[in-house]
Amino acid sequence: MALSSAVFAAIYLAAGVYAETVDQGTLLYTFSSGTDIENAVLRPNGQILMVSLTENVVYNLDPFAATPSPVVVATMPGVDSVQGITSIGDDKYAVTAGIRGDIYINETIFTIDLTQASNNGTATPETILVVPEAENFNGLVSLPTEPNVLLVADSVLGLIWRIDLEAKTAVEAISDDLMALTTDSPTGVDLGIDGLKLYTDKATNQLYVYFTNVSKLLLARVPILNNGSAATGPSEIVANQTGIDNWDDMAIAQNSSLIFGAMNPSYVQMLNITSGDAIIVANMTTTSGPTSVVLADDGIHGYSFTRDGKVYEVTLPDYA
Ligand SMILES: *[C@@H]1O[C@H](CO)[C@@H](O)[C@H](O)[C@H]1NC(C)=O
Ligand SMILES: *[C@@H]1O[C@H](CO)[C@@H](O)[C@H](O)[C@H]1NC(C)=O
Ligand SMILES: *[C@@H]1O[C@H](CO)[C@@H](O)[C@H](O)[C@H]1NC(C)=O
Ligand SMILES: *[C@@H]1O[C@H](CO)[C@@H](O)[C@H](O)[C@H]1NC(C)=O
Ligand SMILES: *[C@@H]1O[C@H](CO)[C@@H](O)[C@H](O)[C@H]1NC(C)=O
Ligand SMILES: *[C@@H]1O[C@H](CO)[C@@H](O)[C@H](O)[C@H]1NC(C)=O
Ligand SMILES: *[C@@H]1O[C@H](CO)[C@@H](O)[C@H](O)[C@H]1NC(C)=O
Ligand SMILES: CC(=O)N[C@H]1CO[C@H](CO)[C@@H](O)[C@@H]1O
Repeated sequence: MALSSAVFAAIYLAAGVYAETVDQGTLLYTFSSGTDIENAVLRPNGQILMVSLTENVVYNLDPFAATPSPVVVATMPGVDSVQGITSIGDDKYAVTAGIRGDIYINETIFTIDLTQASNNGTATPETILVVPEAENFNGLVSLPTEPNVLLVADSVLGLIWRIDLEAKTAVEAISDDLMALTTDSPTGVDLGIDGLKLYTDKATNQLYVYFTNVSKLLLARVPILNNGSAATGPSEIVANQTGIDNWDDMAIAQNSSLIFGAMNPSYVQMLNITSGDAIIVANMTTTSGPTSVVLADDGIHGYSFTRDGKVYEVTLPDYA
């Protein structure tokens, strides 16, 4: 092929044509057991922590090992499903988990501190609080200026919880029609707000929550206070999907203002926040559904996780 990638991108944008050259990802690991990997986070040492909707554990995976193989590093008591994990400090994490169902019960926030792991590498989770009113914890972030404050999407209630790990409180902080689920979605999935990540517009210093809505097939954003306690304006749609393809969760590269979305049925879509352009940058043809993307922080690689238990390394456009 003599065409440059820029020409391919232009063809794709003009005609919706799939560029055969997009990365197909390198399969690092496949779970054999129907494990549904929902969310993941990068550790300071470059390894990955992953959580599964089908188990009550946190797995560690070393992507640089000759044969990467997951190891359980924490087991959450009283739950059967782990929905989210995010960094809250140096190798410390908040984890959301509950008892799985169309409506989850006993939605719980735990913390784990891997600097305090025992000799066998496992850490004992600390239970912070149970939120009986929560119905489906999903996307999870901690605030840049207050890492002990979490924002958690609730896909059934269609809102964002603000959870203070020190005060041990949970408050319904932000809600909007774009977060609500619709029960007549072409996707057939009754989930509203799903993935959620933060982005600061450097020009205005405004903090935004970017979020996906599965049933409404959209990516949207809402400006919020730095302490996460309220929106400062209405939500707006950033991108609509067509057909039944839809975003699950995403990674945002703050430096380059690029979003890398885990997109059903099989690909990673890059959205340029500055231009609004969206292109497909990886297509993992052997999966039945990406759920999340984590950046390797080397400016070029990422990892994509799937609901059929696969972990891929993908090569992305320069996001440094
Ligand atoms: C991804 O690859 C599959 C299998 O080759 C193909 O059918 C599909 O159209 C591709 N998806 C996109 C969005 O290009
Ligand atoms: C939910 O948590 C409550 C309080 O800890 C407990 O009594 C109950 O058994 C839990 N429900 C399930 C289904 O485990
Ligand atoms: C790891 O060590 C902890 C603390 O000593 C212990 O409670 C746990 O059972 C051990 N786990 C395994 C898998 O050996
Ligand atoms: C968040 O900041 C706003 C504006 O400064 C303030 O009014 C509000 O009380 C703060 N919320 C919390 C929970 O501290
Ligand atoms: C998304 O679709 C809605 C209609 O449902 C439309 O009002 C809006 O302009 C679209 N936004 C973008 C960014 O395409
Ligand atoms: C994103 O869009 C901006 C503005 O059009 C452009 O300068 C930049 O190069 C784009 N980034 C990428 C990775 O395409
Ligand atoms: C973002 O930019 C900072 C400052 O230039 C740099 O230290 C950091 O490595 C960059 N992040 C990534 C993911 O490349
Ligand atoms: C804003 C909004 O809800 N836009 C569309 C999202 O998708 C649903 C289902 O296709 C449409 O009904 C909405 O108009």
